[in-house]
Amino acid sequence: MTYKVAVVGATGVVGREMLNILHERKFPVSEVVALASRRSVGRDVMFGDKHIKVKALDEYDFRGTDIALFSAGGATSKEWAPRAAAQGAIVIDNSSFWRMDPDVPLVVPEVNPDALAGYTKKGIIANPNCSTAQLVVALKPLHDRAKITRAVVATYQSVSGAGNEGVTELERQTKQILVNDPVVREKFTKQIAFNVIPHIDVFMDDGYTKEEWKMTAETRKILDPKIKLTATCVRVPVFIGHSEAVHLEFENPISAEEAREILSTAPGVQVLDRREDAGYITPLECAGDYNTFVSRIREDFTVENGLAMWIVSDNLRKGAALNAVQIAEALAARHLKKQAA
Ligand code: A2P
Ligand code: 11C
Repeated sequence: MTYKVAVVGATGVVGREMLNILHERKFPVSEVVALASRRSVGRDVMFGDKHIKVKALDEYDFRGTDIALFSAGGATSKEWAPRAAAQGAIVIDNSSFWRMDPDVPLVVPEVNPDALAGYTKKGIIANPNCSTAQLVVALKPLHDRAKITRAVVATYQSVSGAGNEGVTELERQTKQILVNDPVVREKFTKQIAFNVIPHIDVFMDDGYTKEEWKMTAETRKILDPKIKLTATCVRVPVFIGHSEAVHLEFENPISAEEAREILSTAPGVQVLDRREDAGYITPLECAGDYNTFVSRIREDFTVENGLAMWIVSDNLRKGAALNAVQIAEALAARHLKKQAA
């Protein structure tokens, strides 16, 4: 069986990766449609070695489209995901808009594949935030073994998490500084080149940012509502790859050695953990990879059953486009075939 797939936000950093990954993983497409705003109509995007002309989302009729992958921001998903679903497409949405809706499953296929079945309620499946996706992939097998009670996370998030404009801003400011031109700031709240910014998404009443709140709420929805999680989310001048320093407390004892063994066979995880220069991952090395890498696994001696580790993944891939395509693959394997039968 083959599927007609639309990518909404096809000119964006995630949309382009969605097209790349659909092609790389040979998702069985009958047709691929690239959609974006009217500004992009007529532009080309690549699907493998084919050029596809971008069409306007607001002129597109989703009837006959089987799967729509959305990554065009929350406002676009709010308005268009229900319309696409009403016209018969199953929506896999990368924005934050639908994630906490009780009638929308929030899915990471390695972690909670069974939740996928809930898609029939609204016809929408949500993809988590990039920093949550890589976190839960690594936490799930450890939680199954020793039950995580509390997590403390500090993130180091790349500028591509903020889309095309984030990437352009780091490039532009870096050049401006190197040639002594005035630094122009448009996208981020402070200069990002040669700096770090502890502020992603808006501030909330309790002093956390929405990015930090999302990590707590999404981890609970995907993995376990009982986990207590506190995060500090920080933007760093890296183009691709989100990194996380993670401290975990468990109900039951678990050693660093056990954690290393468990993670080394966990789906979607690659352990790189030797005490030498080449023995740990950095974001530069994970860009373009599917895996979530775990390094620096060690016991946290400040609590009874504690572990510390360093988790890095390509935010555009596992954090967004890859997870969305994996959801499409799971849908095709488990649900759509059955409907067709
Ligand atoms: P466009 O390039 O036409 O503005 P990024 O996350 O890299 O910033 O990309 C955002 C993506 O979402 C782009 O493909 C962008 O298209 C698309 N987009 C933004 N607003 C809309 C809209 N109102 N309708 C359709 N696509 C949109
Ligand atoms: C960032 N994680 O790095 C954000 C991008 O909720 O989908 C994705 C925001 C979201 O800026």
